[in-house]
Amino acid sequence: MKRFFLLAITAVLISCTSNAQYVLPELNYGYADLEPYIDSTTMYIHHNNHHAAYTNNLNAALNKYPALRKKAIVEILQNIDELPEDIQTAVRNNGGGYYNHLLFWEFLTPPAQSNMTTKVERALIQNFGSVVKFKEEFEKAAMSRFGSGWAWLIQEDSGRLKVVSTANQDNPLMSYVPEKGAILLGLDVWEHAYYLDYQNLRKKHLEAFWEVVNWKKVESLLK
Ligand code: MN3
Repeated sequence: MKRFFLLAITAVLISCTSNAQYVLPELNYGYADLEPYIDSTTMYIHHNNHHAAYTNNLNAALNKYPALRKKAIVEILQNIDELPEDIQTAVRNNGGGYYNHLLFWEFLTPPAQSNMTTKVERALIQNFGSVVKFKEEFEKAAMSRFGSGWAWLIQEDSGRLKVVSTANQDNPLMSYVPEKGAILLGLDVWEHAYYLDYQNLRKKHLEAFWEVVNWKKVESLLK
């Protein structure tokens, strides 16, 4: 009987550790700290429910293939078409969801700390003509994304900055996405990101976003 318990406990411990490759990240601020631009209930549900579901579903898909659990998420996303066919869609949706939100939380900061840095400002002027023009282009990408998806500021290998948009939980790292580059900034335009605050008014979500962008994070990603 004792031995059975020991075996059972060991089995549970092994299954727990092997299931726990990706974990829901902690936020660097409180759920209410982005108010009045993004309310605490939206942040709580978005992080604790939506992001947690992507994380759990990603782990569940990868658990079928233990060798994949040793790979970094970026490498997995860059090579989704090489994954076993039965988990490609699950990893595209949930691996994308896991990683996009991991970045998204870092792209946000309480409004008092959302000051654009000189380095980012210079890069935006150099690539888009002005900060206003960059924001217009970013908003156009976000507004014209039909249904759910993301707007991104990326840096191509040439160093050039570009605004792109992807559907669902795709991102500019994925082989499916034609316009690739390193991600500098991203905005979630799924309705779950803004419905409680702004209902169907995506434009208001965009206006709010500019008040809570973590430009220091953007600067840290600039090459
Ligand atoms: Mn989301």
